[in-house]
Amino acid sequence: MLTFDETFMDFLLEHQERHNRSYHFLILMNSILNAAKRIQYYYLTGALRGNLGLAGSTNVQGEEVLRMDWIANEVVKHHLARSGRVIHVVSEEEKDIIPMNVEGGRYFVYFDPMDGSSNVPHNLPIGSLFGIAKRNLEGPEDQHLRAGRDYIAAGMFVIPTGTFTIALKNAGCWRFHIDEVMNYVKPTRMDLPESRKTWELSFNSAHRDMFAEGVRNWISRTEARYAFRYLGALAGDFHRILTNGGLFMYPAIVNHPDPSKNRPKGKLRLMYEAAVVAFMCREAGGEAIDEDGRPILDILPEKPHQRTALYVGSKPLVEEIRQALHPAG
Ligand code: FDP
Repeated sequence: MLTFDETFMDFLLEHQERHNRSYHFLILMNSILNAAKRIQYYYLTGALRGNLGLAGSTNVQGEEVLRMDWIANEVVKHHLARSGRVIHVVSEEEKDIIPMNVEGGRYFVYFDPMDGSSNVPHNLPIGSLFGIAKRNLEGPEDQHLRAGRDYIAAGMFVIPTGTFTIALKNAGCWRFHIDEVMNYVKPTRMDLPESRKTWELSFNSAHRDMFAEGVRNWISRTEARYAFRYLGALAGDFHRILTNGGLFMYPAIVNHPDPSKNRPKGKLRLMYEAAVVAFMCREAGGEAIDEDGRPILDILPEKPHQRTALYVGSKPLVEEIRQALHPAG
């Protein structure tokens, strides 16, 4: 007997209809799905077509650009512009905010087209992450760098594994899997498990001696209780946390033997990495904070490529970390 799974577009059409929403978001999401599928294709065939190496330039962060970075960025820009619904895009790959349909667009999109670059030469999983905020339709638009709490949706693709996870504001976090004809299908609601049995810790353990003292002590006290997993690509590592529960962290580097290499703001970017996973995590029943114990979703960015330390996952572990960082708080 043939079986037919519900596609993401079926799911979203019904959601929009149920809540009496416009079709504009559907058009935007269609463009994001088209972009993700095209990146998926380029990455699957990357080794065969010579697309897993360097592009020969450096990016805004001073890092060497991979050919896949360039491809993914071009693909995302093409599809978002094509939708006609996007006002501005912040892309990890470009220093300046990219204007699109500035007068007629409806959404601000914050995109990391290709995340997890250390996996690229091996053709191992990478991610594509995005957050979406909406134009202020009631009054003058004065703010296009939004805090995560103002996003209306945020999601991530794990490529080429073929999973797509998206959270819609106040409507939960959902996971889809790519099928034989490149449709993302079979919505599964993601809720962080309460039982600690499956919880995992995920962080770059090579850096542990450089974390704040409270975090170092917390790791020593806690790590034996949980499994440790680290893929080195945020989307993949956070994918596991969403399923199994636990904590992903990229803490501030405050104790580097060469103090000029300290990173008091951590490494990850607020708008298209930290706020995206924080938004999904909140919809799945979890939480996310920075090094000051502030909710990631409350941080109003001052610049598009702002960095932040990140602790994201099951609420009890985030609370333990908050206490470890700020015992009096
Ligand atoms: P990468 O620099 O390899 O693109 O976005 C940054 C990121 O990947 C995340 O995906 C990942 O979680 C983290 O950095 C890995 O950093 P480390 O190599 O320092 O562990």
